[in-house]
Amino acid sequence: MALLSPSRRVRRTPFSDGVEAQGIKAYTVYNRMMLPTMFASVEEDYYHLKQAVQVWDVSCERQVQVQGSDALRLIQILTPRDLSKITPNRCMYIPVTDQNGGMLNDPVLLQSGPETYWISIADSDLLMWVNAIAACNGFDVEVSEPDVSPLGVQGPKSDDLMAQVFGEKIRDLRFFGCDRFEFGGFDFLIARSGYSKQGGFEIYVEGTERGMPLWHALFEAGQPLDVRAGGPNLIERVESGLLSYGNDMTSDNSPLECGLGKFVSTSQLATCFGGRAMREELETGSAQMIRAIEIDGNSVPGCDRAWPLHAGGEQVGQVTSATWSPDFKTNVAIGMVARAHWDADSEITVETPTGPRAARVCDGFWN
Ligand code: THG
Repeated sequence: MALLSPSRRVRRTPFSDGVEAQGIKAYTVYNRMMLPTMFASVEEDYYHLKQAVQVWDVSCERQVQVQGSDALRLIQILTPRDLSKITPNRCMYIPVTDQNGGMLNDPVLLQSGPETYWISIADSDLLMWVNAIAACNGFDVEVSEPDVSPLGVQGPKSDDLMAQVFGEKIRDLRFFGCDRFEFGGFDFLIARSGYSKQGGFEIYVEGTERGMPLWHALFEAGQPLDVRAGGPNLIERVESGLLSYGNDMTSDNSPLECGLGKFVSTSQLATCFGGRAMREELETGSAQMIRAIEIDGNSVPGCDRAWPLHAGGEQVGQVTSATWSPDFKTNVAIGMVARAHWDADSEITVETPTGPRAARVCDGFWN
């Protein structure tokens, strides 16, 4: 792989100086911003994430802020998930759908203040969609991208690290709960959430100038815990079945196909974007669904294009993320599989760039 040409168009983050000092080896680009993906090696980072604690620069999870008296009413038409129970102390994972029921994004929604919501987006231009809908329908809201950058603290020792910097009370936060906790004279919004299944938190850093002081405090307090810089880890993510927008699903896929049916509320389908298509799919059943897939043989190459799945001489789906898992000693993968073949133990063939491999559908993800 060649290097990434530096330019203003690929945005740095409030933590980029810290990331560079920690010896960053590879980035990806996400929401036109740099996202660190590898420090030591993907495997070393994976083992460390599963046994210690890491600080992740996930600034690229940009916030689409919707503020005003119509804010919640606007956001509710963007998603089939029922938002009536949102509070300032609870965040929600929400599929965002277009007029055909296709996935536009799969963000986390938070209430950051009175009549103020943050849509913490995956990698697609949701700001334009939300702003246009607000403008065309005369909603009383302001839509913006504030100077807010999430900093992840992930791994089994994340409670111990966070308690040292923000106080013992942070241990009481429940999964997807959020609250404000003080550091350096400012109350940071913090949620127990993050893009790994090793446990952890996300600190929504308001103001670039607050970034590096917090970064340094976390690394200083975390020294005895072997804290390191990290980032979303491909191996851990696939083992955990965490979906990646643009990889595992696009606007060609519905939330039901993505396995997000529990976030599709029939009470919203009359009024949200794509509700009619989702209702029809609920009635007829989905044609395909996201599945955990095990691929035989030695370590697969990097999955930078869809790999067709075949059975009985027909294409029955595609693999969209795949990697060797050191802990499970097999190749783990995420893919879409047609209904006739999506049951556990269904035997299929995956066409990788280095040739066909035997594969099978699993009854669940690994973590
Ligand atoms: N945190 C925040 N913003 C984000 C992400 C994040 N924006 C981009 C991207 N990640 C959005 N995608 C996801 C995907 C999965 C989850 C969160 C965001 C997730 N899923 C849990 C699971 O699948 O087990 C829990 C879902 C639930 O039950 O509510 O956490 O990571 N701020």
